[in-house]
Amino acid sequence: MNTKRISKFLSLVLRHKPEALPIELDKQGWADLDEIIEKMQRKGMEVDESIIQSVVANNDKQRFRLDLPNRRIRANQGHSINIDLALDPSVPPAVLFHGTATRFIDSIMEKGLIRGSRQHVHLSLDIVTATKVGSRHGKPTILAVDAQTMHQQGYKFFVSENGVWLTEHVPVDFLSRADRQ
Ligand code: HQG
Repeated sequence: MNTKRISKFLSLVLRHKPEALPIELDKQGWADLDEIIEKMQRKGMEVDESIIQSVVANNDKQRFRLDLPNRRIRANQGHSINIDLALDPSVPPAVLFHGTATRFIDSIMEKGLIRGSRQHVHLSLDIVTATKVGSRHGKPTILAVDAQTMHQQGYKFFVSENGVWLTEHVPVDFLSRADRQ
C-alpha cells in the first residue's frame, strides 16, 4: 500500500469517518495508535509503526500529529466530525487569504465564507497556498480577509499545528478580491 493511500485513509478516518475502521476518537480527535495500526492491518493494509511514522513525517501538508509518548495520533485540521482541537485563540496576521473557485464567488459575496461541512473556514497565510486550495474546486480565485479588523472586533482565530488559520465565519464586510483591482 503506497504512502498516499495510507495518508488518504488516515484523513478519512481521523477527520470524517472513524466508523470506516471503526475506531473511537476522543473529544480532541485523538485515536489510539496501536489500535489504529492493528485495525488497518486486519483490513489487509500493510502498515506498521515505522510506516505510519514516515507517512506523518513526510506528509506534504503535515496533516497529522503523532504523539508517541501517549501512543496516539490525530489530524491537525480539516475535520467534519464534531471534535474540539482545543487550540487557544491566536492573533492573526493583518491579512489572510482564502482560495476558492470562481463559481462560488456570488454565493460567498452574499453569505460570507461559511464552514460548510467542516468545523472551520480555512485560511492561508499566502496567495500561493490559497491558489492551490482554490484549484481543488475549479478555476481558482483569491479572497483577502481583513483579519486584523475581525480580530479587533472580537472574532476568534486559531492556527492549527500545520499552520492553517481557522475561524468560524467570515462575513462579507471583511472580504475583498485579492486578484482584482
Ligand atoms: C466554499 C484542504 C459557496 C469555499 C485545503 C470552498 C484546506 C462557499 C468550499 C482544507 C461559501 C469548501 C479546506 C459560500 C465558502 N458559498 N461556497 N458562502 N463559503 N465556500 O474543501 O477551504 O488537502 O471544505 O470557498 O488545503 O477548500 O484536505 O474547504 O471552496 O486547508 O488537507 O466552499 O482542505 O486540505 O471546500 O479547504 P472545503 P477549503 P487537505
